[in-house]
Amino acid sequence: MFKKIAAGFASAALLAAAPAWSAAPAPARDNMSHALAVTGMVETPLTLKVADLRQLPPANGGEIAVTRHNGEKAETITSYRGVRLRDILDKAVLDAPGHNDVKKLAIIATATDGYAVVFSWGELYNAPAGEGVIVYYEKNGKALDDNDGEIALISAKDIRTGPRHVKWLNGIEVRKLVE
Ligand SMILES: Nc1nc2c(c(=O)[nH]1)N[C@H]1C(S)=C(S)[C@@H](COP(=O)(O)O)O[C@H]1N2
Ligand SMILES: [Mo]
Repeated sequence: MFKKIAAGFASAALLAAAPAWSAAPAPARDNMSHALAVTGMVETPLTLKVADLRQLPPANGGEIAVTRHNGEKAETITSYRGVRLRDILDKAVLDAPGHNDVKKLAIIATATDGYAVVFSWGELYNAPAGEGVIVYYEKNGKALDDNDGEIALISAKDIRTGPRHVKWLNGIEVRKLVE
């Protein structure tokens, strides 16, 4: 008799406690990027917020499958609004006065969580890949959220698009790799 009551009490206590646990907030993913800094070998360093990106020549597009390096599907972007990385660099103006200087430039895209990927001048300005390197601020008709926002980058023409999909993009650094 006493055991039954005790057991009933214990399970009631568990039931009462359950909603409190499920109501606990998920761990915060505070990686949001609120601005993009363009730095390094440029004549005019820039800090661009989404409102500033909207003023640049638009590069809006359709479906991009995001695939991990092993070919697994991460997500499908059905539409995006953004700007070509090339147009952002042209606004900042590459600091490359010598005839052969641009050819020595690397362009590094960084994120708030420390993720970073590398492009070259040749790739962005003189290869088909450059057309598809997009800094974007809207996906599937909406502003980017905690999962990748407010600003992200993708290299849409890559074979596997996951590795150079930079979520929470906050930096573009231009570096001269060779003297
Ligand atoms: N900022 C940031 N972007 C990132 C990553 C990361 O760790 N940090 N991981 C990359 C990798 S390895 C892949 S495959 C894609 C898709 O990862 P997801 O499955 O986490 O969306 O996001 C990429 N973008
Ligand atoms: Mo990946």
